[in-house]
Amino acid sequence: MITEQFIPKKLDYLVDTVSYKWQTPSNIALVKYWGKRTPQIPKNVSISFTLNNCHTITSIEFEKSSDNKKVNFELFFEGKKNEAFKPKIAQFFERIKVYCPYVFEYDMIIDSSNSFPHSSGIASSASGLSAIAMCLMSLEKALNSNLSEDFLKKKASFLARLGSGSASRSIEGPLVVWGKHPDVDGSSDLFGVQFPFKVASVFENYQDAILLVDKGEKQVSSTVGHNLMHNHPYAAQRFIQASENLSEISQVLQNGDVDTFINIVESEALTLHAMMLTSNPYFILMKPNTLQIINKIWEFRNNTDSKICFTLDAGANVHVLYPEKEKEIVNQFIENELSKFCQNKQFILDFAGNGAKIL
Ligand code: 2P0
Repeated sequence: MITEQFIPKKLDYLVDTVSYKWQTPSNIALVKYWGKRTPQIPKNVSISFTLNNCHTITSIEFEKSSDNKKVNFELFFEGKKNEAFKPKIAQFFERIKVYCPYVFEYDMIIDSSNSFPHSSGIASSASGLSAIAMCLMSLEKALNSNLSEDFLKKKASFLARLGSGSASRSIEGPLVVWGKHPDVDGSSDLFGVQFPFKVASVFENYQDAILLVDKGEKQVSSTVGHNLMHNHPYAAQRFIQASENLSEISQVLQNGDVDTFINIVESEALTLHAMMLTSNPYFILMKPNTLQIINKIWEFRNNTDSKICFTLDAGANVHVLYPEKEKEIVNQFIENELSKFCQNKQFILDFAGNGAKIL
């Protein structure tokens, strides 16, 4: 499937050497993407909070190449030459070459680092691939000055999606919808769009504390997990549920009904993991401490008037979500009651942010 609108018609290769640096964030889904078909088309709509503090900073130095038959790049990660991540990025360039023919015209030196600890179990593919996509769009703008900011963001999200589905939601913020849905005008399976409605004040600067329960390598990658949704006995119903949850959470984000927000978000997290438990082969990414934390959060919510809730990514870490006005009391609860369930008592305090920034 080729998407014509993103194939450049005219490029002027007037630039010889140029370098761009972008900072792009990770994101945490409220309604989860789980299941896809080729080429990186989601089986259901998803919506996420863009994070503020968990980000990748990537610079790409482009130099006009003498050999334009293949894509040449070198990769540095956290200051050191990195071979381990190269295949994923090489595959990304392979997928986007029709849309970015200039990757053949320039040699690239990619230098990338994350704000969050290496192998913390925080997905770095979303921030990592969106940062590369933004650097490519800066180059494309230099080769064709007629491109609008709107188009550049859309194409960056489109490219990032081809690298990693959730990366399509890491260009803008604080809320991004990816996947076509009748309630969100302009939404698309091809790229993420900013949530187009005014959000109730309780959801502004929404807090996300990421509790690092298990920092080890996952036993089952997300790509394998997505594929297990083919022939999954509950898949069809799950995709319908995600679409209904998107409609409902869209209303909730506008009317400020935090109790319903909590219900949808926690149900989505547990449903995601239920899909893993009921795949064949089946697998479990939660750890005993994940469940300890969830029970403590429920207990705290029952005993106080807090609107704290949790969500999970494809791993054992717990994202604790809460309104900004509860920051002091919840941060104290995390420090006193939850950090003991984290590896080395580690957690990261973050909140919903605005997306990619040029540096
Ligand atoms: C999400 N996850 O919506 C869901 C929920 C994890 C749990 O998207 O194969 O790294 O690169 O498209 O985007 C993780 O999967 O997978 C993910 P690929 P991706 O955030």
